[in-house]
Amino acid sequence: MRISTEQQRQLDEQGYIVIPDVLSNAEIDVYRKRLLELAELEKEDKTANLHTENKGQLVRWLVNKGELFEKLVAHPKVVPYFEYMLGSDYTLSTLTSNIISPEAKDGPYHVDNALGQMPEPLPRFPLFVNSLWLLNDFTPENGGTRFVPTSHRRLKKPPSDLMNDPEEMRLAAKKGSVFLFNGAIWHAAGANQTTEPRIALICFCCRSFLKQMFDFVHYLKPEVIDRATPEMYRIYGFDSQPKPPDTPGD
Ligand SMILES: O=C(O)CCC(=O)C(=O)O
Repeated sequence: MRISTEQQRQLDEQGYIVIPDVLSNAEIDVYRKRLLELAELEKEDKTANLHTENKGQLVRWLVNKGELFEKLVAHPKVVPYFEYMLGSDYTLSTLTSNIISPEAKDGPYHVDNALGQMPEPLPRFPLFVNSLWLLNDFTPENGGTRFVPTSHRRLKKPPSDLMNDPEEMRLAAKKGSVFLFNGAIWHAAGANQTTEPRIALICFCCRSFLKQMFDFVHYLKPEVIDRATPEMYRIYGFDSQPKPPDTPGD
């Protein structure tokens, strides 16, 4: 399947799109429950990855934390958007989740991964594409992602002292939808002024010639590799490793 010309234009010009109805209510309930359990367990065993003054928590390496997460890796409703942006050989860089608890403040604007270390002007074409899979309705009040539409076209990184860009938007979108965006869009998690946690699964992808943030090739559990379809195997990065015959001669 290919995305429509209108969807292509939205991504090219605005740098983001909301894909509706990707996850069902039943799937959302299962993911929310498991992620909240994992988040608590990781706090208890002191491996929790906390941020934003401990009001935000990443649960990382999800593909190794339950078969239920594997169906996100090559989801047919989302793959065509990654393919359009990153080429049909794209790879997964991370599969995580971000829980933004009540009282969390605005996170700092950033561009994703290596873009933050690259000199300006940043490349004109997408290198990284991020996607947030909403496990509750996102609103400007509950931590809905703040982002600056079209900022990928500035070819710049956000200034570190910029608090609120005049063109900023805060995501308002239904649970079950996926907010997919060019990693060069200036973005951050928003403040959560409600009493409920805001939860997103995060599937972050990159071009096949870039280093993934998670070394799936070496650290995926054997049973996860066994269950991978050829498409998933490629997305994990197994098909984009340095290959023979370019081996060093001894
Ligand atoms: O959770 C969010 O709203 C933003 C996540 C984010 O900034 C990222 O994945 O780079």
